[in-house]
Amino acid sequence: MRAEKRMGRVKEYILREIQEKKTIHMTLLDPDRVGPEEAAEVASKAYQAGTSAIMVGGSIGVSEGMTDEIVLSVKKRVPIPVILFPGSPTALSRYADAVWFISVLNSQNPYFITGAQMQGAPIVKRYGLEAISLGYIIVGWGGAVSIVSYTRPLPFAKPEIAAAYALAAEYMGFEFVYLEGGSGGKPVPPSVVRAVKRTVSLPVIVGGGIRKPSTARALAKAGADIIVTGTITEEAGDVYSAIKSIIEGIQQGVKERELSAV
Ligand code: 1GP
Repeated sequence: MRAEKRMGRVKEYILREIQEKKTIHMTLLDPDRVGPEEAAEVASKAYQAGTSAIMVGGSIGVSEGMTDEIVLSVKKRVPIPVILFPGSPTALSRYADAVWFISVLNSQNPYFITGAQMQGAPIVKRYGLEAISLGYIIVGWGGAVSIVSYTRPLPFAKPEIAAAYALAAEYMGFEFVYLEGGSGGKPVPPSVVRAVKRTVSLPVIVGGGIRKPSTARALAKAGADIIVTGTITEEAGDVYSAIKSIIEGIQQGVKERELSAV
């Protein structure tokens, strides 16, 4: 089991999903905001609506015990991978399938670029978690994560800086790159996604403030490989319909992207 995890099973699954669907959706659950039962309920509805994986993490107030409870509860209900999205090395769960091994590239504090990673790496190894390296770039509003990680978010109006960071991530050997607008804020604009996609060949993840199908559609059209939503599941009365309409937006964006490529 442990050896299997280290072989990159989750990464292979993600890449296969992207190859098949072009742009995929992941659902983020924040243990500070949902309890284990609600998390399982949300994950199950998101899975039925077509989400490809469940991410678990948050910037503030998340312990390992809380993460364990969410992961175990979600894993009982859905067959898709549960990937940690840790805000700190103390939010790693041995029960997850993989961990986004994040470096906040535009942080001003080395702790968030290599320090927390140094503290967390031995835990990841001990737990036998599959580590998937992720160059994390905070843009626009930035939200709680930019405050916690001492990051000066990149302005939306300077997409070439985000693209340069993403290229640096590719040259440094990261496997994925993440454009983060900040949870609950203003989404990353398609212009930034387009600039990054034109520059790198890494799969690009986009998250933060995506609530409308039209936003998801524009981001998929701009080339996002993975679209992450979190807050929408906390706000929506009907989680299934909310995620379903985001995924329909994504599918529409993919169609438009393919048509414009012809
Ligand atoms: C994950 O921050 C996102 O990158 C989640 O953002 O909560 O706004 O969907 P939302």
